[in-house]
Amino acid sequence: MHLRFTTAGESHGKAFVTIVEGLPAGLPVAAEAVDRDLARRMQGYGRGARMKIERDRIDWLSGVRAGETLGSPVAMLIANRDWANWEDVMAHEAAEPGELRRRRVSRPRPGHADLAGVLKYDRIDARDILERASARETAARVAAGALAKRLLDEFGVEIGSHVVSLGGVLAARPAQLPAPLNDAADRSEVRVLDSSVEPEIVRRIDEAKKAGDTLGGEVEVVARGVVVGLGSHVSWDRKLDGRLAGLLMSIPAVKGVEIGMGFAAARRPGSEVHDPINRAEPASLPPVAGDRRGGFRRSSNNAGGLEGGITTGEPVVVRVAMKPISTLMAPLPTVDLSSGAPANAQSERSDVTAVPALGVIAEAMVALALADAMLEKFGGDSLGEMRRNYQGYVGSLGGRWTEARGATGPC
Ligand code: EPS
Repeated sequence: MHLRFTTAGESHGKAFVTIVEGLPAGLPVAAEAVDRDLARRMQGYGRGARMKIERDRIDWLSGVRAGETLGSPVAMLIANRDWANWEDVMAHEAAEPGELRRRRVSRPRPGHADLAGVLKYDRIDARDILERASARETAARVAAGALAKRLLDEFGVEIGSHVVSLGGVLAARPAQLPAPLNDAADRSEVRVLDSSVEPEIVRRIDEAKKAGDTLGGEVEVVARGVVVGLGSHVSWDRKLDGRLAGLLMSIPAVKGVEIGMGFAAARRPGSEVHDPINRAEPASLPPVAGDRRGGFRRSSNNAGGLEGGITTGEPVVVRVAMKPISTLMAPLPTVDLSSGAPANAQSERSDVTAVPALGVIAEAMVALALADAMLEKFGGDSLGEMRRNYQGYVGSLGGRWTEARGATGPC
């Protein structure tokens, strides 16, 4: 990995910390841009009371000076305002056991990490597991992703997302996606581009809330302006589709990832799946110098911008499916870990749905995968060096093609 990130923190602990390592020196960054994505992650109809308590924003801890990265690890802190209400339960030092016993979670929720976690880590209180398994950790990922987006923006890459289904209601995808995508999606409180389905989605969320239930859904992430040639076909762990899918599958509650046409491609013949290759300009002319697609175009993009684990220069398109949140106010059957007796699962304050937030989190994961692949290909200790490497490669794409044609005659 050329761009590494890690997070630390518990949902009701003092704070989250994100460390991003591998960014080149000289990248202009501002907390405001990171905070904007953190605020977007907190939005969406169907979120719970916690989002009214928090005001997620970052404090720089290291790696940035005078508005630019230094090339050293960038550390950011996101405080949990709710910590003030949990200091006794989440205290770091050993304390009076009474309070801890009173708030112990002994009825694991089906679908959450509670049961598998206590068995694996040999804990008696499922809180020791659920605090870290909580999707609140995704705030720290979004902060890391915002820095990756900042780097990609220097190379003309724009990443956006929209909700394609929520609670079983499908939103139509316009033939031409709006640009910038997020300006349009963020206008909807459920982040759909098809406003006709919005009232029905809101109705289903209200209904699920009344019933003590939760809802899942799917989002699509689109990255435009990605250069041809990121990732590689040569080895499994260098394939960019695999790297993207791994990052996206690691988002809490995500159960499926599709690239381009995805699963639907498996049910169609090749002639209806693969994207025909065209020249961008009249075939008699050499490709435009500096074209990040090397002078080629596709009449469709069913591959989702990836062939053989390598970017094609067409938009990278991924879809992510999220199961319904596992904390139900009308809880499912479980076993009480202290008595062994049948019980109803723990119900804690939570969201009815977090699908609108999933789009923002998935954008961050895609940004981290693409920024990592950019650094792998163009390296550079400084942004200037990376830019020179990028321009050298893009500039040579068309020229190489012309030389090859010159050597062998017109094809
Ligand atoms: C979340 C914070 C959590 C939940 C949700 C996501 O806050 P709390 O547990 O205090 O209500 O709203 O967490 C989960 C979905 C989960 O499974 O733990 C957040 O900041 O995104």
